[in-house]
Amino acid sequence: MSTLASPKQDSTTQTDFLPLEGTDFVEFYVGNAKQAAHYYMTAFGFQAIAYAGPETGVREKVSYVLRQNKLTFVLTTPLRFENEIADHIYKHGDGVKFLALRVQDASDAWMQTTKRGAKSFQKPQRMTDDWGEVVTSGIHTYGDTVHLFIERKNYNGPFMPGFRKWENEYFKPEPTGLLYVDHCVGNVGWNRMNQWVKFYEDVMGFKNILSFDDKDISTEYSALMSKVMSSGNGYVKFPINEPAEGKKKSQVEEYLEFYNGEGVQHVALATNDIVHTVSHLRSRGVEFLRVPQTYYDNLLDRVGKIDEDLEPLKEHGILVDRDEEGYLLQLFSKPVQDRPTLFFEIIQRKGAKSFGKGNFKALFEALEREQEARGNL
Ligand code: TYF
Ligand code: FE
Repeated sequence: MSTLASPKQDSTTQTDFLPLEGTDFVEFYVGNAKQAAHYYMTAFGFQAIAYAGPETGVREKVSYVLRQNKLTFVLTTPLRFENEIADHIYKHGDGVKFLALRVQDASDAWMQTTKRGAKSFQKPQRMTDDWGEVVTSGIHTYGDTVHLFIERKNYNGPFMPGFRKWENEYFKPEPTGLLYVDHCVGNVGWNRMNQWVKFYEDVMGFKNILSFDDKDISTEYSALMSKVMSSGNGYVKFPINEPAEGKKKSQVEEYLEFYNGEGVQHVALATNDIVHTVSHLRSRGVEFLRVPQTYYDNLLDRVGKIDEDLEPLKEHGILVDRDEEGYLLQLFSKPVQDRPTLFFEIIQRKGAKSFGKGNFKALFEALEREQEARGNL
């Protein structure tokens, strides 16, 4: 059963010890950042923003910063062999290394979380250049994934000290309407979900706002469990999945095997017009999962009246679900690298605050067809 946690009424107003203003950026460690940057620009409609590498005094790595509305992606690749980034890619393939969170005070964020048991990744570090000052700090989370805290003191440079402006006047792909990070999902190992739920509660002051057990999420074959963690103000949401016992290998197990450990499974990107966004992405080569056409036979009976025409939703395989507060439209990409690890979700919320539970069965069956084609079911 899925349960919507009832907000605990506290007589005293509890102040949030880790006020987060949202996702500052997502940084990927990849084997070839130059080509990955081109993919996110061409296929997803990001713009070139900033660059760091040997030309800017960085010896060991190259990073490209891309932006679309409030979404910032950083693609980083190592330049040499004996290098922590190279080790990360050797172990995991391409994937998310940093989920960077915007704060007012990165020193305090580090203090508050490390004193509650977080393992430090980086002590608060102040960086300045002609454009101002940025303070960063970081803590470890599941697997080799890291949360950075980013404090921007009226910084008005392209990205951060150490980066220079980067653009190509001949190459400015049209945006696709992607707006911001809606949520980021982590896959963790067998029976590790509650440990990470406790980490987000105790160390980061998050609340468990939704839970799905294996009965919600089991298809004929495989199963998983999931709990959604939310920051106090709801700006940052991290669902955590763990595999559950099923007839065949869970999609989470397939991930854990190919990522060689715990890590980010999907990043959900918000749009205000999912049909527009998805048709752009599709025509630029992004591949999406498809549910059977029968999904649409009784869709409107299930979700009630919606603003969108049914035909374009059907054409693109866009999924719809309703909760007490409204509805949402969502669609899931295939993995964006050869390993069946990271993928993206495109989501348009029309009041709904949930995650599409009504779609889980159809979605997971579509996922399992892909898993089976890979010989991993
Ligand atoms: O973020 C969520 O919870 C939804 C549902 O492998 C979901 O997007 C959960 C697990 C999964 C794919 C989607
Ligand atoms: Fe999601």
